[in-house]
Amino acid sequence: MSTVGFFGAVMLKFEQEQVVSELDILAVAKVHPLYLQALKSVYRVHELAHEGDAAAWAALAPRIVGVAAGGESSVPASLLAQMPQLQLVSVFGVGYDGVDVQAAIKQGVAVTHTPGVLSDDVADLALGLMLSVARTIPQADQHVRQGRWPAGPMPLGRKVSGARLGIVGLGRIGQAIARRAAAFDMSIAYTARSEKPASGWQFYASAAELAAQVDFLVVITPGGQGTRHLINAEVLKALGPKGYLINVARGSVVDEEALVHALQAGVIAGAGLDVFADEPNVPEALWSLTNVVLTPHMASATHQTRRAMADLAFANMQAGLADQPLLTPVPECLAARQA
Ligand code: NAP
Ligand code: 8YV
Repeated sequence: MSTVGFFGAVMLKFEQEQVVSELDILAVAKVHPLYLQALKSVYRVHELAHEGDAAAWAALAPRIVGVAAGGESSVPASLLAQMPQLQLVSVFGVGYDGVDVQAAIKQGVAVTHTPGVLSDDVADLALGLMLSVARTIPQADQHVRQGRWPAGPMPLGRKVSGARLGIVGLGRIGQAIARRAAAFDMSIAYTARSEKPASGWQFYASAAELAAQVDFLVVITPGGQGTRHLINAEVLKALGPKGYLINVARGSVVDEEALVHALQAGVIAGAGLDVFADEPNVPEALWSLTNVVLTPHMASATHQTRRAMADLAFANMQAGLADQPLLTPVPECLAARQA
C-alpha cells in the first residue's frame, strides 16, 4: 500500500470510529434529509422504529435519549412514556402542536423548535398566495399554456396593493407578513391573544371582528387545541363575498368543512391554502374550485431555509445531549426551567 493509501485508510478508520456515538435517537417521522444526515453523522438514528417490529421497539425504547421530529409530527404522552431515558425532542419546524409538551416537561424532557429562521419564507409565501388567488396567476398561466390567449383576455383580477389586510396571529411570521404588506401600501389590522400597542397597527379582539374589516385575512397562529377552528363559519361570513382567506398556519385552525362550503357558496371570494386538516390529504371538493390556490405545506421549503432549520434543529439536539444550554427551547420549557 502507498503512503497516501495507508494514511487514507487510517483516516477513514479514524472517521468511522469517531463519527457514530453510542447515543440512540428516534426519528418519529420522515425528517428532512439535511437534518437526518447531520444526526446520522453523530448518533445512531432509528427511523420510525416505534412503528416497526414491536419486540425490537420494546428493546430499543429504553435506550432512546433524543427524538427528532418535524413540525407536523405527533409525539404523544403515550410515546414519551415508553422512553424513560429521553432527554430531548428537537423539532425541525417552529410549530410543535403535535408534541405533548406538558407531558414532556413532567417527564423532564426538553422540547426545542426552529423559530425565526423560517419567518421570511413563510411570509413570502403568504404574500405569494395572496397575489396568486387575487390576480389569478395559476389560471393566467394555464390561459397562456393552453393557447387561449389569442381567443381573448383573462377575466379581471382583484387589486392587492392598497387593500385592507387582517392578520390572525401577530407573532414572528405575522409581523414579517405585515412588513411586506406595508410595502404594498396595505392597511394592517390584526388579532392575537394580546394587543401589541407598539406595533402601531389596529387591534381587534376577535377573528370575526377583524374579518369584518378587511379584504384579505391571513391566518398565522400556532395549531393545537388553543386555536382549533378559530376560523369558523361565523368568521368566514364576516369576511364576506369579496374577502379572501389565506392559511399558512395549520389546517386545524380553520374549520375546513365550513371553508369548503363558503368557497362553493360564494360566502367568501377565494382562498390561498398551504395547510390542511388531514395532510397530505386535501378534500377533493377543493381541487375543482377555481377560486382557490393550493400548495402542499411548503411555506418554508427553500434550500436556504431548510439548511438553516436543519442546522438549528441539529444544534439543539447536540446541545441537549451534551447538557449544554439549548439554543431555542419552546416557550413552555423555558418557563418551566425558570419556575
Ligand atoms: P409566534 O411568534 O409564536 O406567533 C404566534 C402568534 O399567534 C402570536 O401573535 C400569538 O398571540 C398568536 N396566537 C396564539 N394563539 C392565539 C389565539 N388563540 N388567538 C389569536 N392569536 C393567537 O409563532 P410564529 O413563529 O409566527 O409561527 C406561527 C405558526 O406558523 C407556527 O406555530 C406554525 O404552526 C405556523 N407555520 C407554518 C408553516 C408552514 O409551512 N405553513 C411554517 C412555519 C410556521 P400573542 O402574541 O398574543 O401571544
Ligand atoms: C415545516 C412548519 O414544513 O415550521 C413549521 O411549523 O410547519 C414548516 O416549517 C415543517 O416543520 C417540516 O416538518
